[in-house]
Amino acid sequence: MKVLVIGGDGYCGWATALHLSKKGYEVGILDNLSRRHWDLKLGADTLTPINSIQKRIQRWKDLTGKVIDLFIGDITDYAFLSKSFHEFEPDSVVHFGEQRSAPYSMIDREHSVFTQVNNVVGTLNILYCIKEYFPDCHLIKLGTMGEYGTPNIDIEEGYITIEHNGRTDTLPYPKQPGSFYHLSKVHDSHNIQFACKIWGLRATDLNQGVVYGVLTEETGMDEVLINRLDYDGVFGTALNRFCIQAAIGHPLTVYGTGGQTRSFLDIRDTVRCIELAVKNPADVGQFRVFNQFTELFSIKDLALMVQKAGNAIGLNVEINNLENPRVEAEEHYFNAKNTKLLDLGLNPHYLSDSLLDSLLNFATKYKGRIDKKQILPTVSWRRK
Ligand code: NAD
Ligand code: USQ
Repeated sequence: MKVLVIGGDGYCGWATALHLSKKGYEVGILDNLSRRHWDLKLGADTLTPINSIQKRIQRWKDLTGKVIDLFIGDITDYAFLSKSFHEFEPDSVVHFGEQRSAPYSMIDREHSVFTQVNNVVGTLNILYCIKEYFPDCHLIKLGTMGEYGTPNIDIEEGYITIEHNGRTDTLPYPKQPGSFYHLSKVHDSHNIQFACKIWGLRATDLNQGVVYGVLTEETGMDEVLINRLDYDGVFGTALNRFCIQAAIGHPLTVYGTGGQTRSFLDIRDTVRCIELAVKNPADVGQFRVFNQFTELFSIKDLALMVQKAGNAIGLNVEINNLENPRVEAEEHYFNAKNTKLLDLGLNPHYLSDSLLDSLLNFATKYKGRIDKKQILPTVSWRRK
């Protein structure tokens, strides 16, 4: 089976491409390498020294004998996208190829517009390509748990059955996202659902939680295969950032009270969830939604866990409650369902002392590469 991994040079995409290749799928990576360019423009860099995509793919081939095809270009360029589809002829497309940072999308008008055009147009182009040329191809699209926001009722997987004025219907779960980035994912979901309905496409929307960790079985095989690990205030995410901050003695940057609860998963589970979705495709015309996370944590509890694990290995870890640069509820109800991937056989890696230990040690190993000026948040959601 041929799987095209769009965004395969990124954090989730690189790990997934190698995992699927190892599992015997014929893998192609499509990426315009724009993430490397955005980092350069921000003056930020991954904690880890990542190699060029060509070098990474070559080393994978040297180590395993497995070939990964490479298509460098932009999915908002329809001519490039359809040419790549024709060359590769995918059975499944895993779509990670978007601008994925909430703070980046909130920098200013230009970055909001860029995020929504890049994400919404890219996804629309993929939908048209599948409809025109490969209508049986299964689209596996990375959405986000942040599409739902923080409603005061349980979050279902994609749909909710509502009784209203004596009538009942099952409808898309209400969306209350918290940034122009998260909104772009909502727009994508609507477009994909519509395409499934009118053209009979098959799609799985994976509403993924915040991913943590860096090593997977495959990326850990060789230093040349090392994955990116972001720690800066724009692209770095909560738990990864906290471990890296702890490693250099920077107080952990909890925004506000830290009562914000989010869903999380280990990157080793990201790659297995994608494999499960590829292996078990949606039906013709089906727009399937899975909530892709394994555990819920408040930010304050994560900080406390990192502090405890850091202290245990001799680091002095302080927690700092910063004024929250985002507009978001800091104390709220949050209870989301996540049974569909478990039903397909996901056996989660829960957050453990040993994972925190390994992430802290990993951060310590590369701490010489950290630019402390990149740590504090610089993007505000508020009107100036
Ligand atoms: P990333 O920034 O590391 O990787 C995204 C990749 O997509 C980059 O290599 C980038 O160059 C590529 N890309 C972006 N726009 C493109 C375009 N127009 N054409 C071709 N390539 C393009 O991001 P990530 O952390 O790996 O996230 C991957 C996906 O998973 C995103 O869609 C994100 O929204 C989703 N997701 C990520 C997380 C997380 O915690 N990292 C959590 C939930 C969902
Ligand atoms: N936060 C802190 N301190 C930090 C960083 C974040 O308190 O140093 C807080 C934020 O205010 C927020 C929460 O932690 O309440 C999560 O923030 P984050 O930056 O870790 O994650 P988020 O912006 O939500 O985005 C990340 C990915 C995005 C993905 C999303 C999944 O960048 O691509 O869609 O996680 S979810 O959060 O489920 O929507």
